[in-house]
Amino acid sequence: MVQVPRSNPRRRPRRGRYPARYSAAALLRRGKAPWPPIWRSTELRDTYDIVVVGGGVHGLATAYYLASNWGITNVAVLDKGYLGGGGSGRNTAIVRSNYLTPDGVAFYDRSVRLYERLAVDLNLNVMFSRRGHLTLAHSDGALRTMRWRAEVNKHQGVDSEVIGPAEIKRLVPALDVSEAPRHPILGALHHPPGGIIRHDAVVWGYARAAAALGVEMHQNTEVLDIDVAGGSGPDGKGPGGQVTGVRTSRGEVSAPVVVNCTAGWASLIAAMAGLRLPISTHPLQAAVTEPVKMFLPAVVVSGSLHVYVSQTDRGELVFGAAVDPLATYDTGGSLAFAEELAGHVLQLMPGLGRMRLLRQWSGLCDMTPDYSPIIGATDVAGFFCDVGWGTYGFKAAPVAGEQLAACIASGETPDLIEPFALNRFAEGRLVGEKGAAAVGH
Ligand code: PYC
Repeated sequence: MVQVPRSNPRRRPRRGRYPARYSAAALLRRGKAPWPPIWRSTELRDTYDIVVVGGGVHGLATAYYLASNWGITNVAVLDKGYLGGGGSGRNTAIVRSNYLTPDGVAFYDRSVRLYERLAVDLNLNVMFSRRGHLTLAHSDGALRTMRWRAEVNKHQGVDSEVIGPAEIKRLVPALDVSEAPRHPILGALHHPPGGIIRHDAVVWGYARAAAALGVEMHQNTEVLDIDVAGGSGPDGKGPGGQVTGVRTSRGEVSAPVVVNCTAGWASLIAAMAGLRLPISTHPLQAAVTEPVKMFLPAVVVSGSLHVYVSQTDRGELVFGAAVDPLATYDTGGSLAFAEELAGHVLQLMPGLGRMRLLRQWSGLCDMTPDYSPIIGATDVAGFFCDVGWGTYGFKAAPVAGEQLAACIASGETPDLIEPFALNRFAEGRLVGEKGAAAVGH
């Protein structure tokens, strides 16, 4: 077990009690005074108990649960850019737990439950909208997979069932459930607990709550290398070694625990500790339309047509698709993506022909061979991973942060993350979730 000093657990405020309250009364009380910053900027110190690499929602959630659940507050979250500037600010903010494997369902179910009460825990309106999630089936094969998922979900106590075209039409009148389209809708997996959430608010909420508990956030602080002593690799890093700290663009920091919570750069950060991860990195593009009156009351996904769509509270439609086929770090978008996406959406909802796309963007996805994450301790003592989140990382942040914090603090691997250990690839214990990925990749 890594010895992590517990730094002053008595300093922790009661859950849900954070200094700046965002209420109408607070607004009136403050008058013209500026809002206080939601986290403090401090000097980077040269030693911490724990360094978290990556200031996205996973890194921030891990830091928050280390502080709130375990009283470990001598923690620095480092990000080479700004908090939430990577995948956390680029995803389509879908929350669901209708996975295929029992391990996946139990894990994501815990995340949905944490999301449901997150606004109260963080005292910030994260705008969770539980509106139901429909995964459409356009073939007998897809329908079989939906039935399989529904059964696994029910066994785990998760609300999912297969419904037919008439019920789909009742839930989402804009969908064309006739036999006219090239890929008619034969049925769907309906998952009422699914929904969307405001991703920026989740990032800010975790950052503010962690900072109130004493965690430091350091933006524009790039990790350039990781120091490991006594490893079995040619450079003294790798399995058998012990992490001793990180070298950053702002100086060296010593720490017995370093947590890799990056997305897009997970394999590069792991390589700094001497570990190889079975990850390839692909861009994922998304797009948003002009805002219109609410007409899409559920999240709609079509695996075969490679599209998912939801309508935000502002009225925009947010679309995503499969990851780009070639592994690259290039996040430039493409016209081909927008054209293909539009064609597929129009097969589902022909009435949207005159709607305008406003903008599109990309993020980076670290894909593992089994479409499940890599989370927990590694063979380098003190080096933990919370990576390999493919296109499903945002929805997992609360449970990943909670469970990884427990793993680091207690030295025990919690049951919920045990199936997702890195050594499953060497031991042939894959957790195949491709059938539950939002779209075919
Ligand atoms: O897995 O639900 C999902 C998802 C949504 C967008 C990308 N992946």
